[in-house]
Amino acid sequence: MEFTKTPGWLDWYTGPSKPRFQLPPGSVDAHCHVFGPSDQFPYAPERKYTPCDASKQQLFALRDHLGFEKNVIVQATCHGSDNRAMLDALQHSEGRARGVATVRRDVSDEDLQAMHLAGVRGVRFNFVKRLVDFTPKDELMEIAGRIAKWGWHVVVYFEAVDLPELWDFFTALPTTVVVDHTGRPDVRKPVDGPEFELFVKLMREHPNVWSKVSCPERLSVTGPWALHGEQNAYQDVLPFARRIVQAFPDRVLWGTDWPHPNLKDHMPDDGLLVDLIPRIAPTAELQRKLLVDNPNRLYWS
Ligand code: 0GY
Repeated sequence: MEFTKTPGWLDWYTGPSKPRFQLPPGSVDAHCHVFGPSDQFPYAPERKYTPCDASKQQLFALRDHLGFEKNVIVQATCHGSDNRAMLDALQHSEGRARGVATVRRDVSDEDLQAMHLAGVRGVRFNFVKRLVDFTPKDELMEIAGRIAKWGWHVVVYFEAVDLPELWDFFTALPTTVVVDHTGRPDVRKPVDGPEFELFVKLMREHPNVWSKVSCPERLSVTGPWALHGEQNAYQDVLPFARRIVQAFPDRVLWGTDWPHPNLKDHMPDDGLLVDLIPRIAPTAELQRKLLVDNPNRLYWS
């Protein structure tokens, strides 16, 4: 089947630089996706965007180029609850990838078992309205109860402004809860202002809540190096990520978000994203926890 990518869709950057920051051995890119290829794994009819293909081979080449050892491949909304592309990538990773799936209430126990054997360790609940249609919370809670039995966790994706409404649901989840992209703060607001304080409070009061400190390129208003010089790249986002890494060093993860869906004005160089890591995790110990200890504990133990 032929798919035409969404108008204005930016292709991922094919010539990422070699990072100057040397990743510690055993580092995990804990948030990335595969898209298609669509002739093998068609995009879901209910999708809100059509990306360009981004295959497992291309993901694994990026992993090796940047110096990661492993990946966590997160099901993207353009594939709906058809997890075949993600599972195929896991099965070809030689044990070097784990997955986070999207499932519906009708998923069978046999399917969950097969996904577990392939390397799935979590499900993703997406609350970003431009990406998904609403799923009732009782359905999500039922799924959370079932996947808890497999020792899986729940990944949640939402906008900071929606956290008050989602608070009761998140805090009732029976599993580890991993928040995507630092809870998507509005970085024009202060890092110690009420909106981000609510997210910090969620992590402080609920030791089962983790955060990915990923996606400066998605959250930034001031933008990338091309506009401001490398030293100032995404400078508005870094204080938010740094605060979470320093306050909760044992519950943070980092990922590239390759191939960077839905970016409107620029496509980041993944090598330069890696070079920002020491600015959010300034010590070798913080870097080891963020990149090695935490993701390996959550996905490979
Ligand atoms: C991300 C962010 C986005 C997209 C998805 O599943 C998805 O389609 O997660 C986004 O558009 O903000 O984590 O890749």
